[in-house]
Amino acid sequence: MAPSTDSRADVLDVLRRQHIELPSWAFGNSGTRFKVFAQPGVPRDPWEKIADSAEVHRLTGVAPTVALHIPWDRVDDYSALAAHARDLGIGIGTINSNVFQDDDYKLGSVTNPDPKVRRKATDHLLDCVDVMDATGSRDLKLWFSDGTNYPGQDDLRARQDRLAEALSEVYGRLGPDQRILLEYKLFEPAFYATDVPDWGTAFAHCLELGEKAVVCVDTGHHAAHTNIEFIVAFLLRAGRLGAFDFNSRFYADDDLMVGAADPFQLFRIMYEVARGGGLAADTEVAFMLDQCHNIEPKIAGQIRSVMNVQEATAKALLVDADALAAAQAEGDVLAANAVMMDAFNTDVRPLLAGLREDLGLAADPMAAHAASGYMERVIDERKGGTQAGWGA
Ligand code: LRH
Ligand code: MN
Ligand code: MN
Repeated sequence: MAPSTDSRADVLDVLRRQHIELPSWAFGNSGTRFKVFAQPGVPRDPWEKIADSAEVHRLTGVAPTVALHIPWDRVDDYSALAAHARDLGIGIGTINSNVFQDDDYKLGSVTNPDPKVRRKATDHLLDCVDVMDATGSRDLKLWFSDGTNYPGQDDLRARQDRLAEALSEVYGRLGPDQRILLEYKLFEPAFYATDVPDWGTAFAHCLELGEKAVVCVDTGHHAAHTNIEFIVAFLLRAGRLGAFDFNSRFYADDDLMVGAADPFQLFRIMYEVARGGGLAADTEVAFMLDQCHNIEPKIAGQIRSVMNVQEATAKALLVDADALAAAQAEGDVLAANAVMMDAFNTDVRPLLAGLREDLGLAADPMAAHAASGYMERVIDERKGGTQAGWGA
C-alpha cells in the first residue's frame, strides 16, 4: 500500500521521535535456572551497562534512556550515574524495584504475613523513589513475585489488603511528576495464586490509588492466546496504560527478543497503541524492553529488538484509517481485515533505512555495530563481567 505524501510525512514524524527504553539487565550475563552462559565483554558494573546502552542509542537513534533495576544497579552516587549517562548522550529512565531476591521474601514481600518483612519491602520501594529523585526519573516500576503455592497457604483477601496498604504508602511518597507503573504477571515464581496476576487486578489497585498509578503491560506475562491488544485498547481508553515491558514468549516468561516469536501480535498491539493516541507527541506511555539475551550477543540483540519495535510501529502507522473505518461502517468484514493485512504485509525496512539516513545514522544499525569495533574493544577491556541479576 502507498500512503499519501502527507500521511507518509506523519508516519516519519512519529518514527523519528519514537523512544524505546533499554533495560540495563539486558547487557549482563543471564540464563535460565539450568545454566548461565557467560559472554566476553559484558559490563562489570552499572557504568558499563550504561555505556552499552548508549552504544545502542548511537546506532539506532531511538533508544535515549536506560532503565535501572535496584539493587542490581546499586551505586553510591546516583546523580553521578545520571551525569555519566548524560555524558554518553542518554538518560536514566524507569527505576525497577526488586523485592524478590532476598530470603526474607520466601512468603512474599509487601503481602508477606509478617509485618517486619512487609516493612522491609516497602522501605525498599521508598528507597527507589529516592533513587528516582537523584536520577530525575519519572517512573517507578513495581513488580511483585508475591503469591502462594498451595491452597490455604495464606489468606488471599488479606494479601490484597496488605498490597493496597503498601502501594498507598509508596504512592504518597511520589513527587508531583512521578508515577507508579504496576506490573502484573500470571504466574511464576508463585504457582497457585499470584497477588497481582492480571491487568484487572493491577487496574483496580491503580484506580484506588489515583491518577499517578498506571498499569505496565509486560507482553510475556499472559496465558497463551491472551488477546493483549484488547488489554491495550481498554487501558488506553481508561487512561491507565502506563508502559510496556516488551519481549517475546513461546511458553512462559521467556524474555526473548520482542517481535521475534510473533511479529503479527506486536503489530496488532502497536496498532491499538496508535489508535488510542499512545504514539502522539505528548504520549505518556513508556515503551521499554524487558529482555535477556542468553545465547545471542547482547548489544546486537538490543539493536535487533529496537528495530523490531520500529518495524511493527511503522506497519501500525500505515494502516489506512479511512479505509478501515469505511469497511467497518459497512460491516465489510473481509475488506476491514484486508486493510490490516495490507499494512502488516508492507516491507517497511526501506522506509526505516531512509529515516535513519535522514537522521545521519547508518541505514543498517546491525552492520554498523559489527563494523564499529565496539565489541572488540570491550572484550579487550572488560574481564570478568557480572551476571544481570538472574541467578546471580
Ligand atoms: C518479572 C519481570 C519484571 C522484573 C523483570 C526483570 O518477570 O518481568 O519486570 O523487574 O522481569
Ligand atoms: Mn517485566
Ligand atoms: Mn517477566
